[in-house]
Amino acid sequence: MKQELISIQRYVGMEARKFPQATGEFTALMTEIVLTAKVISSQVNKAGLIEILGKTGETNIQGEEVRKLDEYANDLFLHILKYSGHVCAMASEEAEELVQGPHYSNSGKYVVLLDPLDGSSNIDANVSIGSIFAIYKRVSPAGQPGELRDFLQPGKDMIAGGYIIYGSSTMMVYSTGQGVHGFTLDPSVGTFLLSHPNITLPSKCNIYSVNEGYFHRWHEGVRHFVDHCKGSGPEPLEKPLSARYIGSMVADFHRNLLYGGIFMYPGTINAPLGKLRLMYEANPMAFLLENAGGYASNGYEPILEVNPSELHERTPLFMGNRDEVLQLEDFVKRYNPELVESYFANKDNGKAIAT
Ligand code: P6P
Repeated sequence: MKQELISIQRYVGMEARKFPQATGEFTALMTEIVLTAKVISSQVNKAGLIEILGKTGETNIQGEEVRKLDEYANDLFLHILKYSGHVCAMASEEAEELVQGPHYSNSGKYVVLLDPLDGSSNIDANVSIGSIFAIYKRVSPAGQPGELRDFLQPGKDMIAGGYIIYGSSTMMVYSTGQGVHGFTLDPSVGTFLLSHPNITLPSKCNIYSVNEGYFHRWHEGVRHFVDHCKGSGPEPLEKPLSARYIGSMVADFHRNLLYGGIFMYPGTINAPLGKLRLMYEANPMAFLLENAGGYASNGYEPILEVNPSELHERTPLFMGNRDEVLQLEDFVKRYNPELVESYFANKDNGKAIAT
């Protein structure tokens, strides 16, 4: 028989058995996320065929146009998790406030943060998109609704992080801190099967991913680093990297995780904190990367060390091969020392001015 067929449910259970104190609640929660992923995958794959494309005419709290698949994915995740009994509250890019469950969910041990369908502006162009999740243990007393403090935890305290990528195949990639593992959905049997055990970032950085349309809005250190990646500017790389940027973070991340690369979404002069969200975009990806041998930074310090101040706060994001991300931090230090100084001077009040 060829490689043993291990379903994601079995794998999560195998991992849990390494912890005698495990109650099975986390395994049950992951099973709910897997179910949601399967349903969304079936809808995304049909999106071109059924009236689910197009816009709802509404905008989300980010002021972005909500597309029907966005709304569908958000509603499904929240509905399934809300009634699972394991989650005392949820947060979503599509919801301004925390989402509470029914009374019995107050006993839930976990909170979940979601970007239900990231990259949705690419849906109509059939570009790969993804769902991102982060799971934390609640810090508020059990038996009452989840609170904001359950969510505003640094990424380093995450229990599990992962994403589902809806592409040429649907894959789920997650980590609980015991390595990064990838599972591919076999639609014929409706099961995610272990296809990429113990994913580690290739030692060589081959790719740089950034939207260079913003080049002239970046601070000097970032501009010189991106030029460096292209083999130009004051400190040109001898062998330039390949440029790859889809504009769908989960897809860009997944490719760079498998091939080696650095993904960047810097702040700009008029948007110093950039576009991406700390809690449910940067942190889960940073958690995965650090478990795969990579590193994620906001240009000044590890993303996972940042103490969040708001649920939907944005952050500049540089993530991928450790040496290249550390080099970016060095460029910022040398070309924009004033930014580094103001960041750490303001760090405690959470009002840092970022690259
Ligand atoms: P830009 C998609 O809208 C998204 O949130 C990420 O998935 C992606 O990396 C980024 O925005 C693309 O933004 O400004 O380059 O179009």
